[in-house]
Formats: sequence, C-alpha cells, structure tokens
Amino acid sequence: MAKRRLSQRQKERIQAIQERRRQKMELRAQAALEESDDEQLEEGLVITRHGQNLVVADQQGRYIHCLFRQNIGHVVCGDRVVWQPTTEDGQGVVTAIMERQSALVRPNFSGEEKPLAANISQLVIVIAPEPAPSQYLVDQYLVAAENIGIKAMIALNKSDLFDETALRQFERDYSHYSSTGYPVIKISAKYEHGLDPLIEHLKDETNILVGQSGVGKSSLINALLPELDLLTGKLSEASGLGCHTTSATTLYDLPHGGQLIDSPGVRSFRFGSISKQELELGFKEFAPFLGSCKFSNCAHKQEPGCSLRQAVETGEISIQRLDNFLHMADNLQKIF
Ligand SMILES: Nc1nc2c(ncn2[C@@H]2O[C@H](COP(=O)(O)OP(=O)(O)O)[C@@H](O)[C@H]2O)c(=O)[nH]1
Ligand SMILES: [Mg+2]
Ligand SMILES: [Zn+2]
Repeated sequence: MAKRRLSQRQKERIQAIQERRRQKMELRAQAALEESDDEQLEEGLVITRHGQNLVVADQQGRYIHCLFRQNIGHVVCGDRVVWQPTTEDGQGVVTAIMERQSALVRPNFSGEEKPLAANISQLVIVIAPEPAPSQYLVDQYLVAAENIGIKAMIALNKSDLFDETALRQFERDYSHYSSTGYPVIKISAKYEHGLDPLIEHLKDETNILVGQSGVGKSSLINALLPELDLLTGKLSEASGLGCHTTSATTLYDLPHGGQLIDSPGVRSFRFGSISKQELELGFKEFAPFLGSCKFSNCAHKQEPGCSLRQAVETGEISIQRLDNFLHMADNLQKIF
C-alpha cells in the first residue's frame, strides 16, 4: 500500500480533531456519570502493538483488542489513548493519542524519526564487571536521557563477580555520577534479594533497561517478571493474533510497582545524530559553566580562562566527563 502523504492543512485538521477528542475526554471526566454521552469515550494505555492491532489496557486493567484510526499518527507502546468500544464484540477503536510526556525515537532506514515507545520516565543503564564497562557508553546514554527529558540511573549488575576491593574501586570510579544526581546501585541477578535495590528504584517509574550485550538485561527482566510466560499468553489471547512475540515492544506491570517497557529494539536503542546544543544539554553539570569561558569560541581544550577547565580544577566537573564530552563533540555526526 502506498503511503499517503498529508498536506499541511490535512495535518492541521487532524490535529484539531485529535485536540477536540482530548478535550472531550477531559470534559467527560469532569462531567463523570451525569453526562449521557453515547459515544462512550474511554481512556486506555497501549500495552503492545502488532501492525494494525493494539492491546489496550482499560482503566480496570483489562486487555482490549483495538484497531486505530489511520489518521491519528503513529501509536506506540506506552501511549495513553482515547478509545471507544465497538458494539458487541468486546473490541475497540483508538481515536486519539493523548499528549506524550516523552518519546523514545529512532531513525528508520530513510532517516525519518519514528517513535519506538512513549511515556518512559526512567532509563536504567545496566553495566557489569563483564563485559568491561565503558563510561563513554554510559555518557552517551545519559545524553540520550537528558534529551528525551527523563531520569537516568546506573545499575552495576553481576556485582557478585567483584570482590570488596574491586567494589570499592568501582564506587570511586562512578562517584561523580552519583554526585551529579544519577543514582548508582550494585545488584546481582545471582543473589537472593540481589535485585532489591533495583526493584526499589523502578517502583514509581516507567522504565527501560539499556546496555551492552552480555551485561545481564535478559536475566534481569526474567527475574523482575517471574510471570512473563503467563503475561505473554494473556497478550496473545487479547490481541487475538495467536502468538505474542517477545520482539514486539511491550509494557509490563512490575509486581512491586512501576512498569517496564521492553523489546530487543528498546534494549539496544541508540540516538540518531545530535546537535552541539543537544550534546551540551546531555552533560547537565556543565550548565552553570557553559558560556562563561574567556573566549566565546572556547573549545575547552588548552585555552586560558576556560570555565569548564576551572570547574575540573575545583572538582565540580570530572575530568572523565569533560574528556568524553570533547570526544563526542569531535565526532558529533558519527557517535550515536
Ligand atoms: N555472575 C553473574 N552472572 C550473571 C548475572 N546476571 C546475568 N549473568 C550472566 O551473564 C550472561 C549474560 O546475561 P544476559 O541476560 O544474556 O545478558 P544480556 O545480553 O544483557 O541480555 C549470562 O550467562 C547470565 O547468566 C549476575 O548477576 N551475576
Ligand atoms: Mg539478552
Ligand atoms: Zn572553555
């Protein structure tokens, strides 16, 4: 099927229609039961999508198989939506996407940015003694989190592989992240209660786990979601499509609170190319110093009166972070 291109006017009209539906939804909430609206607008949460089919959780947490109006935009896992039941078959139609708090986007083959998941609130960067962690990669993920506008934290998995000395060394090496405001925790999928600190951090958030292959993401997900098989069964049933593939981006409720959005695509997500400004935004502890170097075109390398260098001297910025920033700045178009 050829892709339909929409003119600016059509786009505006569609946006206006969606806006009206959102407003209607809000009005309906206010008017509560008194309103005798036979349109039956309901709010729901997109749990997963398979092509044209969605599984939407209604406000009682029931799974509803929904289709969606083609003109409402790209619906993804994590979207809050307005949907309407279709007469008697227990299915529904999604008619509007509610405003997103955040979106994880990924460029597709033609360079267009496509959302992958919506309303994520926390990025959990998983590292491990093995494969050896890279702060450069951690910093890239932090740049992504800052630009998406979500929280980020670092979890050292397989901490059982480190002895006391190695653990203390790790704490020193990562202390600048915690002082910048990124929680750093040590966990183990191999210890009883080894995931407790993680469970605590995931509790009030919609989370995704990211990190290098081999750090233990699959192991963590299986440990965090002991009923994963049961859930995927329920999703297959709800979507009416038979098998629910784990490759589809899916939102899971965590047994101890919070949500996890997962798929292989989400776990290995990387940013497209970014601008200088977006890069600067990604190193949030630099903010007070940017723009106050002696030279307005300061490269923050050898120049006298460089405020970032001075902040390194006073311990307000870590040298590793500045080095990684400079390296990323040199490779702006290539790194992500
Ligand atoms: N010692 C130890 N090994 C772990 C831990 N978590 C995962 N592993 C092992 O690390 C390897 C890679 O794990 P996997 O979950 O496949 O990593 P992924 O590639 O990030 O999904 C597997 O052999 C796991 O058994 C842990 O906490 N401690
Ligand atoms: Mg895996
Ligand atoms: Zn400078």
